[in-house]
Amino acid sequence: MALKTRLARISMGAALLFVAIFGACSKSEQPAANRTRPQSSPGKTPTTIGVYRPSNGTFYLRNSNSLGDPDMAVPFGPRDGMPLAGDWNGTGTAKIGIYKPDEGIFYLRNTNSAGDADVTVPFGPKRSVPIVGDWDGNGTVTIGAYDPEQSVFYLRNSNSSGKPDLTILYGAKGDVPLVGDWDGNGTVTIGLYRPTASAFYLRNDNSPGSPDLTLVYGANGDMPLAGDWDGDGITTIGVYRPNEMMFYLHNSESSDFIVRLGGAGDIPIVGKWAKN
Ligand SMILES: [Ca+2]
Ligand SMILES: [Ca+2]
Ligand SMILES: [Ca+2]
Repeated sequence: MALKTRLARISMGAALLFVAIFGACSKSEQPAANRTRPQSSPGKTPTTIGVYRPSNGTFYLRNSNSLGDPDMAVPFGPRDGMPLAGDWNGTGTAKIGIYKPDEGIFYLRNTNSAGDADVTVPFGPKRSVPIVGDWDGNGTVTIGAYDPEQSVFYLRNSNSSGKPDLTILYGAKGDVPLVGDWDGNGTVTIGLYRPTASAFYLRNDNSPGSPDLTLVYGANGDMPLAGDWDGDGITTIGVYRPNEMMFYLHNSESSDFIVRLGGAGDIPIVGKWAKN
């Protein structure tokens, strides 16, 4: 009898899990539906999903925040690196890159195609967390590094070796850096994700100070993301949940995109891969 009850409980648990997954999948079709409506601002390119697979050194990129196969599969860069995405050469779309923490070197590619790095540049302390953004608002995305030991951001306005243009003390031990144009003014600024609190602390200036925005989103084990998911010109937050291979992209309380992409061990990488 006890066994029967237990089986019933298990099957009910499975049913609930199915409902939850189905709910998430049907919600993932939302972005496709949204794109047919004039919800995205004209001319603005949304940030869309992708993953990097360390086991084969390949980027799998999707041109919309909807369920489906990747639009591009691009092998690139040295192994044991961290994936990057940015508009390194100012063409209006994001390209891939790799940061090697043990070398402190950025490998950037100017097209999303297989081949050697177009730019190889050392920057920041070794074993930094790489961050990239348009710090000066001139249309090109450039390198940066966050030293998690010292809680310091180092930002540079060109993809060349040299000293940082900006050095900013922000955050606490254990924080994960992320950057975005949180206020939509054209310049990308710093932010942090604190895993212990599932909290995002975002700043509208590349300077030390209190966060301008504090948000709690996601769950334990999530990886933080930032992007303009709806193409309105404002960067918002999101998370990737590795055990579900699911992106949770937050626009507002009522319009999040939930999309599945990737496989076990993949690292999320988001970018404006395609022009609107
Ligand atoms: Ca720039
Ligand atoms: Ca801004
Ligand atoms: Ca947005």
